[in-house]
Amino acid sequence: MACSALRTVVLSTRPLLQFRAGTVGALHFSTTAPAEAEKKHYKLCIVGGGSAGIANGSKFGRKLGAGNVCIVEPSEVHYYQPMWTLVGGGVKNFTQSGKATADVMPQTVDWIKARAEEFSPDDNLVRCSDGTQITYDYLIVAMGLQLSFEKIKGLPEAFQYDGVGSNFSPKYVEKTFRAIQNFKGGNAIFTFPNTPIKCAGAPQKIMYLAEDYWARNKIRDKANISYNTALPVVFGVKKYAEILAALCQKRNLKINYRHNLVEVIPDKKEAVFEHLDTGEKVTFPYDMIHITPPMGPLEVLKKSPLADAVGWVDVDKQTLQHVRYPNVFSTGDCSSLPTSKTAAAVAAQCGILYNNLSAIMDSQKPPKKYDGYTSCPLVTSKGKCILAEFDYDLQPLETFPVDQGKERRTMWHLKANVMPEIYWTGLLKGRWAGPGFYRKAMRLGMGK
Ligand code: FAD
Ligand code: UQ1
Repeated sequence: MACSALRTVVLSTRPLLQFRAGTVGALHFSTTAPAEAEKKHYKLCIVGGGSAGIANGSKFGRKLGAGNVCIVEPSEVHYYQPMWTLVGGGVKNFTQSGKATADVMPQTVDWIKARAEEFSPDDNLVRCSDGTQITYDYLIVAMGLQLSFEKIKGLPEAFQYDGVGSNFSPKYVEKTFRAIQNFKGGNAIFTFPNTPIKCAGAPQKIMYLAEDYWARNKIRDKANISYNTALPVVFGVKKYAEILAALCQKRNLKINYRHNLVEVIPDKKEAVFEHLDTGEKVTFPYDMIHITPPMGPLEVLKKSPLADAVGWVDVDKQTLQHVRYPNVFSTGDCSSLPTSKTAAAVAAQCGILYNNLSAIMDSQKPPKKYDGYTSCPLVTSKGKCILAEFDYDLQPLETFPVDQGKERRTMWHLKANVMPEIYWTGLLKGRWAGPGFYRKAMRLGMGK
């Protein structure tokens, strides 16, 4: 499954062992540090080659030229994670969601194929798992976040059983659709944890796709479907929350608020939740369960001087510049930016970061302010989608001159067919900074 699919992705693309500068060290040395560490210096070091790292690498690689920018990224495969909602829902294949990292790495950037293991920002130094020590003039931290399935008792072992899946992991996303296909009736449970997560709409999108699949396959009336969320609301933005709560009621999808998954007992097919207001434990039998794991900052960042009190990279919410280290910026899921963590947010941040870091490089003040723009295409069935877009104040910031709170087929096409193209050929190439420009143009300068 995941492994063979992954192999297909890797084999079908450009050879991985290209001897471009930056890969050589990784190929010659194993994960144990060599006696004499290899030292490299870059004008700009980017740590993390996910959505944010590659997008910023493309922009700054073009600006600064070959040999001046590196990306530290251990993974051979780059995933378009937003597609996993549609993979779990049986609409797309897993192989469509990944490309070899070598194929998305900007040509002007040196790829250091290793993990960053230690940050010493007072010395402008990053130590890597292959022993490389990178010094830099400027640093962008774009390392994503940590999934912590193991914080739920019984996981990850329960994934060995049928009926248990998670769209959040490349290892388990295909299990979600198998569980949906094999479900013949009974209790179907979808969870949302008691932590910030990436794409806060994803835990319910898969419920809507599953319900739609069962309705099409004439087993809907045999299914008791519940959304057990640690939150007190179904979505953080009032406008969309009201619409989604009404939709759940209409489709008989039961929402259990303040219910946090603490244990899965797969041989009994039971899920144990803690009620976060009363502390009471409640056990629900399940026939299928989709799990959204607790998430948080990576350990390597938590222990670094770059971290805030929780472990996110401590940046100014408007400029994206580190609050203590002016030559350090952060973007995406690992940053402390208090907005919903999405690729759409990464895109909007990309334009801000480029302008602000460029200004810092020229000894100017950062000119641009990020408004917290983020977006969540809330797929409500196969063929329908509500396109939520909002800012730091949780106020809608919609691009199109229609009410985006309505379920629309056009928004489904945007999510399923247009966004992947925008991602691979726009965002990752440093040519997509979100829809802000178009939104303002359509509003002819009126409003936000
Ligand atoms: P990532 O893309 O996760 O990249 C982080 C990178 O850092 C990875 O490549 C990782 O290998 C690397 N890394 C980790 N540790 C180290 C280390 N020690 N050293 C060096 N590198 C390291 N967003 C949307 O906008 N719309 C959607 O519809 C949407 N749907 C989603 C559905 C699902 C199921 C999921 C899982 C996500 C979804 N997202 C969506 C969220 C989106 O994918 C993320 O917010 C986005 O990928 C964040 O980009 P990033 O670069 O911060 O992190
Ligand atoms: C977006 O910019 C983006 O980043 C590439 C996404 O990630 C895949 C999105 O899901 C969305 C919705 C946007 C916003 C784009 C438009 C056209 C509203």
